[in-house]
Amino acid sequence: RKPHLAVVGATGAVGTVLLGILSARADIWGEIRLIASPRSAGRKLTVRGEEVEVAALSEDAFDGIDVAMFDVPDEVSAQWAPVAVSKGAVVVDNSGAFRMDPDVPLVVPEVNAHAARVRPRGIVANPNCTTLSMIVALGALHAEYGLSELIVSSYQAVSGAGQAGVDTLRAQLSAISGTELGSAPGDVRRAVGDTLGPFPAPIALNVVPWAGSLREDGWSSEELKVRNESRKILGMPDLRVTATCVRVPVITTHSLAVHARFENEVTVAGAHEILASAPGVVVSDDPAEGEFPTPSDVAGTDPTWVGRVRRSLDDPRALELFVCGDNLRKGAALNAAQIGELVAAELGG
Ligand code: 2RA
Repeated sequence: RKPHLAVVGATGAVGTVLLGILSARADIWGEIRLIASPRSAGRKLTVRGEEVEVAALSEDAFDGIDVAMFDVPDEVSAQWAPVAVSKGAVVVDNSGAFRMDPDVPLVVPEVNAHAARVRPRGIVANPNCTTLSMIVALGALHAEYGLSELIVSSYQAVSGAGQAGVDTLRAQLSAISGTELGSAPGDVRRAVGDTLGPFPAPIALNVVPWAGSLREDGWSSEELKVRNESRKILGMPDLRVTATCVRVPVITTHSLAVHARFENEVTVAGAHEILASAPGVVVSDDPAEGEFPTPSDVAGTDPTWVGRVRRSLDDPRALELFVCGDNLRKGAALNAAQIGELVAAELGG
């Protein structure tokens, strides 16, 4: 029989995108059961063209489920993923609760699909959207050239901070639209007042060098995730990685400016060839024609887009790249769906 799937957090921002993706991809699933907090239970959502009523999260909700995809806050996953496993499901978890657990593989199918087969806790973790938005391209270059260092600056969309992030940007944009604000100190801040939402500074007409929560020595949690997750996915625990994570007034699609250093000398033509033939990567790199990836073109698409490929002027072993990925699709829901498909194939689905 076809394996049965549960989507936990079906009504959230990523859950909604996931239902669209499950409806568009090859239909490998038997039942698709939708699960959410008791507050959202009873709502009807459409998946595969059919209305499905959302069930409340409970132990019984996992009866008969083979694979459960979780898109819920860390503490909800921490509590409920093991419950789903105890009921016989393999969990694909998109929270931060298990990503760095040595007994939980952190999987990007184009890079380390093999890792999904070894899951001592019955859980496979989905990386954070910032790592996911670049790692498919970097994995392909690493396979050829051997990565030795990454220096990354992110330009992160507000939807990474959830619906509250999107609502905040939209509210601030309407508060300032039609004004001439933006060139006097503090004028945008005064106009948006106390509607900062999840951000520590105005996000409209601004860039904010902060994402996540404060960790030791001034690093943000988001910056440490880029480092730790890249190391784990690539199987390189000592890889040198530095990130500066920045929020920008974009609704969907994270962008990253990447300085990648390799063991071997690189060429732009070689990098183009590797990237163009890598599954899940699209090269858009003709600056003379104004061709490079931008979030407004990339949003809603599946691949990782790469442009502005240059060899570093002072280092023949290093490349500079500009990478864009839809943070809700490959950055979250699509990668989870792909992991689910790997597990389903293994289960005989
Ligand atoms: C963000 N990476 O963009 C986070 C969401 N998981 O804020």
